[in-house]
Amino acid sequence: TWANVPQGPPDAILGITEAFKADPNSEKINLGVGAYRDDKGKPYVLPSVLSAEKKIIEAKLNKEYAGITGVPEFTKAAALLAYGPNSAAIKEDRVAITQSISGTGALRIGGAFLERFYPGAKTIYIPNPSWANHSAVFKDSGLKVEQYSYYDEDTIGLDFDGMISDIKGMPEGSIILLHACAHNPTGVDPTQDQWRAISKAVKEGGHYPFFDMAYQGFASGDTDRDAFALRHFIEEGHTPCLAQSFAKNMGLYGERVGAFSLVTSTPEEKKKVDSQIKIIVRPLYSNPPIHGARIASEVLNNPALNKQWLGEVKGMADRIIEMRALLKKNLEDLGSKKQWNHITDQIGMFAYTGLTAEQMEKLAKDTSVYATKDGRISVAGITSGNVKRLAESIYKITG
Ligand code: PLP
Ligand code: TYF
Repeated sequence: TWANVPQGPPDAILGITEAFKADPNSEKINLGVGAYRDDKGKPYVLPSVLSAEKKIIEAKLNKEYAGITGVPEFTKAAALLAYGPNSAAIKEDRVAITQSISGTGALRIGGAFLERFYPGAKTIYIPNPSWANHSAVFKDSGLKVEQYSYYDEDTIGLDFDGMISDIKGMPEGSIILLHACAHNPTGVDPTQDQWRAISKAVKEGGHYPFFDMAYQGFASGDTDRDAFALRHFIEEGHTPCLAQSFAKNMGLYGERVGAFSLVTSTPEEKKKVDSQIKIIVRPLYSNPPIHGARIASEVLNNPALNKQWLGEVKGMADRIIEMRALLKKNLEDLGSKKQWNHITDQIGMFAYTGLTAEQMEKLAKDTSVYATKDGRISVAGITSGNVKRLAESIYKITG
């Protein structure tokens, strides 16, 4: 029956782990998947998350279904984290929100909602490059996917002029996907002034902003600072939608905790949007899992745990920033003639090294350093123990 099913390719990012596992070299380094590691290279369960989980287990709560839109204490706190305690949209009851299967599920609900109800052309513009899954998520939601300029190969930085000019060139009323902070895969974010100009261009084009915020707190270590773009757009009169993930900033990867929200103009609009989100979710998975959302809710709503968590997020962000500096220093100490400023200019989980696909292949074959072939490395996989060997490996290949 299934003889005609074609063999599909492995996921470009998750496939790296397979190659890494198969390598017998005891010094091998995995910089593929974006998942935080501590300085010993081990996965990190946040102490605030462990405490919250302990409380929840001790409370012996029942395992009844959540409502279609999830655990209300969680979504309420998630919206406050993203939009801020002073958000007029929240105070005026204009934000529709639902729990989601992490960030991916939020993007998918958003895609489905826009496909059904967005009044303009159903084309979403994503940055070039973007997270490898964006295009597939939106295509499977029924949207048409196009790209806008984002990355400048020559500067290994932002192609700001290209981005603005592409936004101006989009058909009026296009949907534009924006990485709220810590752009994946490049680690290149607009400055606050550039965000102001982007907001203006999006507004002038009558475009609709869709924010993907998978790394709030992970970029600068400050959850408010990382929400600047989203909050600025709203202050400027945009009514964006938002995909939130708690995979990275709470280390809840496999618990699949996230939220999709949409800012509306009136409480009446919000009610109608809420009703349609439920109609989208119901036949997809009926209602979301409760355990991770209860943990995130406890971490966000318990003042002592919240304070502790913010410190732990900053700790992760700071370790990543430190590893960037160490990698650059090690490369310079080796006598590399190349410029490595971009390693420390970039922010968040990933660095875009500027290495070519051939160089990345050589890096894996010759030195057992594994990362995606676009030259992206997960800085979270660098430790004070492996950074020297990593720098030597990169130096060997790039000079
Ligand atoms: N969006 C971006 C930009 C990402 O990097 C990721 C991956 O972590 C996601 C969304 C969604 O991840 P998850 O579904 O694990 O929350
Ligand atoms: O970009 C990354 O590495 C993370 C993790 O299909 C990830 O966002 C990678 C691939 C994927 C899902 C998550």
